Amino acid sequence: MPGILILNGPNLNLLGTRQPEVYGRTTLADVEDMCRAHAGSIGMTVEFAQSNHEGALIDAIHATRGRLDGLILNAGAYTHSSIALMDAISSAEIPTIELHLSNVHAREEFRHKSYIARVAVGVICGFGARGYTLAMDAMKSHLESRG
Ligand code: CA2
Repeated sequence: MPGILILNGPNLNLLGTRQPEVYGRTTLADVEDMCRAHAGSIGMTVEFAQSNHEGALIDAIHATRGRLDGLILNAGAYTHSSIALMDAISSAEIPTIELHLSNVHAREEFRHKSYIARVAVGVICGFGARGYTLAMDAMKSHLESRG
């Protein structure tokens, strides 16, 4: 059974508690419950991690190498700034889907740039919390197509 990590970056621990008009009312714990249930129904195992610290996110990405089959990453604002996270994904050689709750392309110009997208299999954004289960389906299909 394929195993994946769902990794959330800075400020996403606040999900559901602030700016509901942008990020919705679903909490990160709700997201994890949804993803755990979904993993059971599509035959995957799922781990979760969240950090507000770039180095801790890098360590979590490194720790997937050779151990897990895929990474779903909402790197938050580090998406738009972190060459270090991009390099960590390359060095871990793990298929990665970049995820955002909001449609970053409909927002400020500085959110249109992504370092993660350069090393990702694909990007899902704009579907709110549902994006996490959509990303799991996309990862499953990607891993199956690779054989
Ligand atoms: O839309 C997304 O998922 C983002 O990754 C969220 C980041 C933002 O910097 C990216 O451009 C797009 C911000 C995360 C902030 O999370 C909060 C959640 C609830 C309340 C306050 C902040």
